[in-house]
Formats: sequence, C-alpha cells, structure tokens
Amino acid sequence: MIQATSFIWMDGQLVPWEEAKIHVLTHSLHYGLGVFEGIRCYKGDEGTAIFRLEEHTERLFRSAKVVQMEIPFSPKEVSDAIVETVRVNKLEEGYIRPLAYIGYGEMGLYVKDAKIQLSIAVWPWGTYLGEEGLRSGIRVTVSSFARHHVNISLTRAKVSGYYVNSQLAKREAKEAGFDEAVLLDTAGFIAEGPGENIFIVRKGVLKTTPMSSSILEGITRETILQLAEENNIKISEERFTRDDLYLADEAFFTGTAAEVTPIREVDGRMIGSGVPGPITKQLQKSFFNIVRGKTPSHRDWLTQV
Ligand code: PPE
Repeated sequence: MIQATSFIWMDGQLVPWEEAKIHVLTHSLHYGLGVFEGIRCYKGDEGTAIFRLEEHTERLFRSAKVVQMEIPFSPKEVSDAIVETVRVNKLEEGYIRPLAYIGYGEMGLYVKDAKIQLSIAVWPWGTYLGEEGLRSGIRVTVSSFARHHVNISLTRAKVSGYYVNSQLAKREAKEAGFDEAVLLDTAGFIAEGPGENIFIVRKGVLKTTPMSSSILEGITRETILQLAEENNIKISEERFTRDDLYLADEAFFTGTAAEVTPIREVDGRMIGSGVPGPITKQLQKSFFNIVRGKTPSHRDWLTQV
C-alpha cells in the first residue's frame, strides 16, 4: 500500500491527502489521456534534494504539447509547486508524481473546452525492483507484448493510457516468475522495459536503444550516457537484438523509479557471470553518489528543498 503523506497539491491548493478527490466522470479516467512525471528526491548531507527537477518539468510540458493539452500553469509555477509539496510534507526521500489530466465536464473523444487539471502527490517509495535487485541484479524476460509503434502512439510523451501496455507486459513477466519484462519494438529490436530504459555492455562498449526508436526519452538514460562519457566509457546509441541482449557482458535498466538496476539473467541466459559487471557497478555508484549529493560534480542536477 502507498504510504500517505499530509497534502496533495491540486490546481494551486494544498489539499489534505484524504480529501484529494475527483469526480468519477473525470475524462482522463475513462479515456487515458493524461500526462505525468515520476521524479525522485533524495536525502543527502545537505538535506533533501530533487533530482533533475527542471528536466522533469520540461518533459511534462513536452508531453502535454505532443498531445495538445494546455497546462494552465507555467513550468516555473509547476517546479515551485513540486518543491513546495515536498517541503510541506516533510518528505526526506521519495517519489514525486505530477499528473495533468482532463477534468470533469464533457464526455466523448473530442473535447474542446475541457478543463486541464494538475495534481502533485509525493510519498516515500523505496526501491522499485527490490534492494536485492539493485545489489545483485534481476531476472527478466522478453515480453510477448511489443512496445508502442511510433505511428500508433506518440512515444516521447509520458501518457497515462500508454501504461496499459506496460502493465500487461509487467504482469505477464511477474506471473511467469520473473522480476521484470523487456519489450521489443514492432520491428523486433530491443526497445525498453515497461517503466525503464535498457543498456547493455558488449566488449567494453555501452549500448542503449537510440532515440529514433519508440522509447520514452528517459532522464536517467540521459544521465547515464553523460556519466559514461565523463568516465571515458565508449557509448553507442544503436538498435540491438534479443540475442545481443542474451550475449551481453552486462545489462541494466535505468529509470527514476528503477534507478540503475542490474540485469543478471534474461530468459534463462545468464548475463556475463551472473553478477553486476564493472561498468554497471561504476555507473550505478556514480549515479547514487550524485543523487545523494556525495560528490561535488553535477550539483546543478539537484534542487535543494
Ligand atoms: N521508459 C518508460 C516507459 C518509463 O515509464 C520510464 C519511467 C522510463 C523509460 C525511464 O525514464 P526516466 O524516469 O526519465 O529515467 N517510468 C516511471 C514510472 C514508473 C511507475 O511504475 O510508475 C518512473 O520511473 O518514474
């Protein structure tokens, strides 16, 4: 169960958690057109800081633009509201979920004057794929569900309804005894996880699905690419196949929720020697040092609460 905090920000007001309610005929609840973000804040030596707040706010507005939703606040107002919501809830470490949705009033697929609403909730949320998963790696399976096609969904946008596909893939994987799914794109190449981008390492080169594919433009993905570059790790953004993944020396997922989670097995094939490899461990370590403010580098990625 979700761990409640005190207040949820709704359209400019801080509302007590139990009173943060909407009408059952809220448009987005029926048709899935809402855009959201997932952001984390971490407790560091100088208190709580939000990781890459500006980039997440920008992506929220990009998602809204793509699906033609007009968020009735400016990016600055949204970022400020996020900081305020973390602060009033005295959340030291956890997850932040802004959601822009089409409110109550009209039904049907074409709504012209519908009110766009915005909520921001925060709560403590531990590891997404388990402490043990972060340390030792997880077991994944290639899903029978494909990732959205670029001509069916606008995959750069983080749209609520897209996550039906993610839930189907995740459920299938979990019920088959795996920790997580990996989705192929409709051409058969590796795309990403239900809520994560994916990286592999082969012969010292770090590879990830290119942006020309149908993936979400992950902020953790971009963070890892930047850290790899700074650590002189060779990087390549190119399509790779299911057997490239099976034959990888190392593999890991990235995401706000998933952070940097090593993959130790795919469909019964052990990845490398079955334990997180050196490049994965190095990048994971840099990532956690940065988000917890334990290094002077990339302080610009942290917004102190
Ligand atoms: N791909 C998908 C499909 C995705 O949903 C996420 C985030 C990512 C990649 C990684 O993006 P980023 O967080 O910017 O590095 N998934 C969010 C939702 C997870 C959930 O279960 O809810 C998240 O990690 O917050």
